[in-house]
Amino acid sequence: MSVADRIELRRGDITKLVVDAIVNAANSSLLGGGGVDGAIHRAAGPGLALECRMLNGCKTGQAKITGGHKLQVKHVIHTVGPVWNGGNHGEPALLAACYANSFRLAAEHGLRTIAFPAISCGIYRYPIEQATEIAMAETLKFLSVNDLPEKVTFVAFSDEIFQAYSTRLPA
Ligand code: AR6
Repeated sequence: MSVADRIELRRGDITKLVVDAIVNAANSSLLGGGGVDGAIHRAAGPGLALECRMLNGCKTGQAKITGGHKLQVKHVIHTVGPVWNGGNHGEPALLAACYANSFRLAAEHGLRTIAFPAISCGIYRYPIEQATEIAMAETLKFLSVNDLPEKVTFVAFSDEIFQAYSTRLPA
């Protein structure tokens, strides 16, 4: 299968997906928050926060894995995107690291399907065009040299994000 056939774009709520793992746009405490983080914790139930509490947080750009609890996924991969602060504070490299480290964890755990929200594009205010460019570039880079994950889903929660990804999907 070509790399292009391994990438899909969907509109909707990531907590409803049935995949091996969904990625959470968390904060460094890993103790929950608003946005997609809040939605994932609500849908997963309190067991997820209990498990996260054992992880001692997560640095920006890094990723940690838990079970899926009440979600219809085997795992949640928690990554911490950078807060947008003008773009000259290492934001692009940190956002790229979120994707690379999430993919690495997924492959190490033998996961075949993974879904990402638009990390940092909400409360952390990363410009959508730049963030989706990085997300797609890191995805193409990883998939071109790794068999796992077999399939990557970008989940767009808004039309603006959907549009930004759709112009970047490989032909
Ligand atoms: N499914 C898919 N995408 C969603 C969902 C959902 N259910 N809900 C929101 N989004 P954000 P960040 C989109 O703010 O910018 C939390 O408090 C949303 O529209 O969730 O990385 C954490 O604890 C946006 O496009 O994450 C951190 O403190 C994208 O997900 C902080 O927010 C990311 O928006 C992280 O901020």
